[in-house]
Amino acid sequence: MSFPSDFLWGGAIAANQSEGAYQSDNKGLSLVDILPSGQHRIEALHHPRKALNTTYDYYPSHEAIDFYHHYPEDIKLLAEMGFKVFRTSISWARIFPKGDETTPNEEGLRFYDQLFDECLKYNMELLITINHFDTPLYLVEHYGGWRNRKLIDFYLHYAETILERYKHKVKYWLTFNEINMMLHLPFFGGGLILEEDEDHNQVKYQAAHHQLVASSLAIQSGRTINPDFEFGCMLAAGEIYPYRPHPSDVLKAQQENYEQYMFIDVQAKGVYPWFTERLFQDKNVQLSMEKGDEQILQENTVDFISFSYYSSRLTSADPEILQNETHGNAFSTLKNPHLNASEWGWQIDPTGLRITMNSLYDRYEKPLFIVENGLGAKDSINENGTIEDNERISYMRDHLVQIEKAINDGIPVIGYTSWGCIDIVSAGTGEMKKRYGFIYVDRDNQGGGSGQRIRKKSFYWYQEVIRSNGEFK
Ligand code: BGP
Repeated sequence: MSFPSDFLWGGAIAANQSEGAYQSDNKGLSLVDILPSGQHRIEALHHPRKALNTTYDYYPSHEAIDFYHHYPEDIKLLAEMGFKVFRTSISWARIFPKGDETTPNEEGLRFYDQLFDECLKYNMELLITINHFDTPLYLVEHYGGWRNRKLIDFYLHYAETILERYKHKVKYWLTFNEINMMLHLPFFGGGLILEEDEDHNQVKYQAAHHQLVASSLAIQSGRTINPDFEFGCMLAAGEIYPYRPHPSDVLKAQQENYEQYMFIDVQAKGVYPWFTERLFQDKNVQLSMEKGDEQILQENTVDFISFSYYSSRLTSADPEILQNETHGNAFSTLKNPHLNASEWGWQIDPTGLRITMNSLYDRYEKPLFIVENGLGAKDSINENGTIEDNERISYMRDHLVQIEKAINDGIPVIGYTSWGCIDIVSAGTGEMKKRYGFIYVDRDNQGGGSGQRIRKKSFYWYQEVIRSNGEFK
């Protein structure tokens, strides 16, 4: 046995990291549009109030790779690799520029019609994220983001609009990108600006509850719009290991794993898991639910479990050991002495992908869809004009080997969409220099570069992988 014959090979991007054209055709601003790039980025994500009141250089994110105008050429290249599926997101602020309007922006809707038609021309399935870190800025400034229950109605109206519009074009839908990001980067995840004098856990979990209800309502509507739709949840995954075999570390790792699954438990099983009451007590959270919420969650669970996987993590119950945690990105972790790391310190652990898949399948028994995975690296063009991204190839090869093993173990896997299949702006740094693509885009952080697309070595490698349905790796 190997990869199933209908395995969906492909790649993924997100609207806000690729499209550019950040104000074209009536698009409103989204929260990402006010974030700087480079060293101030993570700081701004943690202190969004400051970002709102500061003017930065917005290169390269406002222009990104100008996918908005280059998509025919880009999709053609993805088709040349043999893509069976393409994942991107719809920009909420292109459809509803402020977020709370009743009438959608026809020009925004038309753009996605054209983009999707282009993909369908090459027989690519579409996997669409309804909301990928880009809540309209107006909803952040005037409603407080997802802390406000009204966001459920705005999101639902947006979701119903696109589900209806693209019902004959899109089959696979993800309601929220990395829904657990609400706990780690709440501005990204939920447009939350947390005040110093408020209880952060209370606001974050309440906002997450609103997203969970919104997700279920969108699924409920979607199933009446087209019963063939397939809906997935989306988790920023990565098994958390104990630093030592000490039982206290093992227990801590287990509890942290459970906590990261909490939202997926709700989306896949329809109920808050057994440990939630105690967790909320410990964190002093009082979730406010409306009548009917529990039933909505219960009745509208997802069809498949999708997730991003870049790395495993490491934790300890010993505060002294924990002092050595790194906090560079969304997740903190201890350094695993058995693993190498990328230039950005993301630890590389292909076996961890298989472990994560085992955990997810064991917990939910629903098909898995790996919708993000890849190596962010600085690529350079050689004198002869080629890009030899050998590290990317071995990163992906090693991860595909583990996916194949998981499939052979008996886990149903729908597909694999590698992250940033064409170079895009990095979410964490807002820069172009952290690249994931099979296709190089000649753009730098200062807005320079021709925008030219160049096939990297990995392009030809992935083309062979797809052509042989994963035999060649
Ligand atoms: C995930 C996001 C993506 C993405 C990726 C890589 O968390 O869903 O939007 O960009 O991580 O992160 P980065 O771009 O920071 O390397």
